[in-house]
Amino acid sequence: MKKILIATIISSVLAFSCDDFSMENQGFKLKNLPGYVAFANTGGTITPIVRSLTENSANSNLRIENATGSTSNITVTYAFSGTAVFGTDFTVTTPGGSANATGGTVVITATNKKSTVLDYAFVNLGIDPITDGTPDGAKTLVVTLVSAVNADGKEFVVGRGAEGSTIYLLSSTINIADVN
Ligand SMILES: [Ca+2]
Ligand SMILES: [Ca+2]
Repeated sequence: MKKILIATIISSVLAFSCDDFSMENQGFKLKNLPGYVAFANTGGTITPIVRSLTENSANSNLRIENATGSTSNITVTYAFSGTAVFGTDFTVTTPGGSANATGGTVVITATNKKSTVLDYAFVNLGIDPITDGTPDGAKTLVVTLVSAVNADGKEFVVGRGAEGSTIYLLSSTINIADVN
């Protein structure tokens, strides 16, 4: 077992130090990662983002990230759905962003401003539940990413996932429990 392990390590080192080594030669089919914007996957595995808050909870940040690099700042458009009403059940606290009853926009500030390097940039979309002082029942807010485009006109895919398959990290759900 040890010999096999050592042989594997040596052959791996040789393979990586060899000049004409390429992933394609090893049978891997590589595809360029498309530029994307998605909710940050904080749990280590791709799982739907669901938060449970109450009306009197503090502001809760939903991180929206771009890990593929951008030559300029990215404007992200998102939509609200669910039973929670903007201005009545929650408000948005992101500086520089704008929001209304149907959704809003936030800006991800590009850091390296190069498309050739993988880069990591994000913005926190702050959702602040409102204590209305009346019994109005639990509400649900779903925030869904709609589009993302940078100042140079490059469009980014929203969410993670291949065409025709499940798209992950496209939306986040916030359950807001009532405070009477
Ligand atoms: Ca409410
Ligand atoms: Ca209430």
